[in-house]
Amino acid sequence: MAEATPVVGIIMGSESDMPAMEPCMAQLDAMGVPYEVKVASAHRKPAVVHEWAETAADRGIKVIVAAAGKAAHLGGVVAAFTPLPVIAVPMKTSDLGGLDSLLSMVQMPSGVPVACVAINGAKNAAILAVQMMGTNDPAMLQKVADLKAEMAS
Ligand code: RP5
Repeated sequence: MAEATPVVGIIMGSESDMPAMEPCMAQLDAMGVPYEVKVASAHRKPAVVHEWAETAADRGIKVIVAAAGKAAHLGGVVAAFTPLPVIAVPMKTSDLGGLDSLLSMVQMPSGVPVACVAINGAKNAAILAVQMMGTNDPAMLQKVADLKAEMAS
């Protein structure tokens, strides 16, 4: 059977972000939402990030989740190259506890919004991505309704 086309594009700045981002993948798995994962830094691999972001919509991606730490410009750079909504996940850091990542991600200039969840808020990024898709996809909205019902039981 063919794999479902990914609708969430997850990008992170480093392999070192992977453990903190596992809850995002786990939540999407639990909700039955297909996703793709890319590791590329806005600073170390700018051309790769550019190409990935610019082609995301054509690949069928609906929402992007971008995780990075320290001077965390990845979400903003991705948002510069795609019309898709971008959810940033600030990574907890050893020096400044992730406040550095958080402030880098939320202080976007006017005209280029990036949504931002809590420091290491990978699970919420997944849920928010499904909620965004749910605004014009009843099946996606039902997944969130099911999750809420499960939490309340
Ligand atoms: C950022 O710098 C990454 O997103 C990561 O959170 C942080 C440290 O990266 P490594 O030095 O561990 O590759 O680009």
